[in-house]
Amino acid sequence: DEPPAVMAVPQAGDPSLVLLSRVGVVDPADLDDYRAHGGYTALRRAFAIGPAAVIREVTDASLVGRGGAAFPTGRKWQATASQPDHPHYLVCNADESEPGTFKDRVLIEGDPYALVEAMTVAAYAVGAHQGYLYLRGEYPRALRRMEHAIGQARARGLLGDDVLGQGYAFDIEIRRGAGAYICGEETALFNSIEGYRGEPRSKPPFPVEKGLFGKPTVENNVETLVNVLPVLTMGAPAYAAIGTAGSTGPKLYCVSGSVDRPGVYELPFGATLGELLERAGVRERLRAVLLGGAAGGFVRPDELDIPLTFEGTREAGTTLGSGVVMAFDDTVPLPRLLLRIAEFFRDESCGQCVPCRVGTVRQEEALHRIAERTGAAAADDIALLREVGRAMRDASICGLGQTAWNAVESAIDRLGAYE
Ligand code: L3W
Ligand code: SF4
Repeated sequence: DEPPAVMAVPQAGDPSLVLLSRVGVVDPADLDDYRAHGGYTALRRAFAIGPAAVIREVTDASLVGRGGAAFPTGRKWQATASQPDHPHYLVCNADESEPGTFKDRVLIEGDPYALVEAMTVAAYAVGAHQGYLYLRGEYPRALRRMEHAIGQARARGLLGDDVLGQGYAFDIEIRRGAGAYICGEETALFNSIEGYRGEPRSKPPFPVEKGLFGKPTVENNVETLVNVLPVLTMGAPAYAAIGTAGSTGPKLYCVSGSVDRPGVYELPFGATLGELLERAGVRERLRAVLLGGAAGGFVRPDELDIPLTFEGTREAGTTLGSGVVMAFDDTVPLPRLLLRIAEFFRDESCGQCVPCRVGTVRQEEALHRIAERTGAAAADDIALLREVGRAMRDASICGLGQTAWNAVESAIDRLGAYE
């Protein structure tokens, strides 16, 4: 009953890799192998320089969150570390559920000790002694590997009351999701851990102030945390020299769809969409690329020179999101595809706020009508989609409702989907 392993790392073993350097190379069940490949160098350096200097390194590296919103990690850590209220918590968001996303799974399955080490570094920096790993429920292999890695780390004194003999206590508890996309929203995730319905909370207050159990909490995506290891081992200046001034470091991309070599790719920020697709073997007759996942937007085949950076995609009127790149050739019926995306949002809306609960249904209905007419759109359906889309974007509580119209809007405006 287990889905096949997503160990599709076409670049595995390439010496230029940073985040994926150990994936497909080390034995994910062997702590000694992890150490033989550079493991625990970052945590040792963290203990040597102290929590404030770790936060300074992360800030100087200009590391930003890889879950989609690109918030500066150092600022988040500093804000949590300075809260007088205790305890502080660390939460790793591994509820990877954005359609087309599988990078965190590859990191966890292929290099689980890296996440254990990175969570320990983050906890030490912000003064947390308890960490939670919120893992997507449909990732049974990732669960087994993390359970094993955490158990081994505990047995070897790398988690527990006295991490690395440094007098610092830290441990990790795994919580599994139960299939709801919305539980990847950071505050819905807190509610889920606390035993409540997975519904987002209003922000502010931000989690750095009132997060899990109402306490100061740092929540980071898996890829964000794993980036902290090279920040510490290379040092901030060397890390910041990778990529561009506005988007530093390496980035993982999940490439799928009409390509010959789908999988997780690592490239420094600044490569173009076309370069990435070329590596993945883009097929002829490309019709569209969905960038940033279901919450992102479509771009045309004549826009492949868009630089894959936060600033470059923003300037191009689209988004990098968490790094989803789905290619579609002209055999894919766009109206069906858009309807599928709309179904997804309708299904995953938590129903807490009206614009999203009702808007996602109205959006799906309109797209269904259009698909039934074999893709021809009546002007009033397009007008309705725009009105509903604007209401969802402006008045929804969380990112799900705010972005539920992005892909459809870009398909209409950029691709001319129904013309
Ligand atoms: C302290 C402030 N903290 C913001 C924190 C905030 C959060 C982070 C980003 O994600 C993205 C969207 C989609 N003081 C703060 C502050 N923060 N201001 O910064 O916050 P925010 O609200 O901009 O975004 P978000 O709600 O955390 C929305 C993407 O998520 N998305 C889906 C992603 C799916 C995956 C996946 O499956 N792996 O990532 C859907 O909307 O791209 O950009 O921590 O607390 N003043
Ligand atoms: Fe729930 Fe949608 Fe409102 Fe988010 S926007 S809180 S998913 S109803």
